[in-house]
Amino acid sequence: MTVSKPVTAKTISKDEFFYGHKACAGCGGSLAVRIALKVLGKNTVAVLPAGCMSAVGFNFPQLCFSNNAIISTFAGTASMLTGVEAGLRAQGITDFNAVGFAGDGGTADIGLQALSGAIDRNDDIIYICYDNEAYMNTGIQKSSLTPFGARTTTTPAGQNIHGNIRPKKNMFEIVAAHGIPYAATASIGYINDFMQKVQKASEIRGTKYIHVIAPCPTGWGIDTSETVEIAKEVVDTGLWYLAEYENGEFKLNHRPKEFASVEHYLTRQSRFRHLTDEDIEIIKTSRDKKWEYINKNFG
Ligand SMILES: Cc1ncc(C[n+]2csc(CCOP(=O)(O)OP(=O)(O)O)c2C)c(N)n1
Ligand code: SF4
Ligand SMILES: [Mg+2]
Repeated sequence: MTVSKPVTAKTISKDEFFYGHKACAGCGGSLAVRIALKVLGKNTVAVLPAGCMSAVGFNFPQLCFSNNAIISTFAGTASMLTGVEAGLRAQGITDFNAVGFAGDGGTADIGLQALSGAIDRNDDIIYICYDNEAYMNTGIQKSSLTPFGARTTTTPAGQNIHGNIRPKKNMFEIVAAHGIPYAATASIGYINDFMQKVQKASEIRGTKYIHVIAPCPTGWGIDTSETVEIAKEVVDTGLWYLAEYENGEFKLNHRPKEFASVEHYLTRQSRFRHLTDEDIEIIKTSRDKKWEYINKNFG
């Protein structure tokens, strides 16, 4: 394994691989794809299933990738990555990355089986889930990564029901439970950390999984200028954490000195504005329980 000098926002390549796309202003997912491709470089084949990033990136005749990129079926990101990797290897090509960019729905719901199979075979691929916490491309429906309390078009908020009643599925730990060589959580609010995880993934053989929080102004009800700030705030509140799983062990990468205000994080997003004090208490209690677990089990 080569270990390169960690890439930072100052040293990242000036080359662009994802531009001229049709994403909404302030789209966190498009920033995640753009940055990851800058880290991975031109010898990268990107696979994108149905979802916002393929919808905004492949508008014939305007292909918005300057590296090779292909749309997969919604469920098939990881399977197509397996094929791309095997095909290039069979031709004797070794200097490349096969990377997937799938949304939360495409990862935690419909694409989970293909991802699980790829990890089981330990295919040499990088799978990046850009998590905007709902099926955004089809009009903001709940996925299994939508957090508790969030209003979506399929989890409405009114007098009797306050948005999503289910907790967010923990994809990072599900993937780790496969015994994957490398998995990490990230946020576009901590961009150096994200870039370095992508870089590290490209230097490890076998299956790598990175789960990056990528806010969506349209679905979250925030201003287009707030994307990065809110992606940072979700980590600072402790509602998301930055961690890695490697060699069978969990490691926490960032420990907030004290948690930032959960109320502030929630009330600035229209998807949470209906929440009652009791709902917010449930969210805080579940965060505290999660951190008890992290403190006990993560290095
Ligand atoms: C088999 C199949 N079912 C449903 C769809 C419709 N569809 C296209 S994009 C999408 C939403 C994707 O959500 P997510 O994976 O979270 O990505 P996002 O749009 O949020 O970026 C859906 C349901 C489809 N293309 N294929
Ligand atoms: S709806 Fe959200 S995820 Fe989709 S392009 Fe717009 S900002 Fe990005
Ligand atoms: Mg989504």
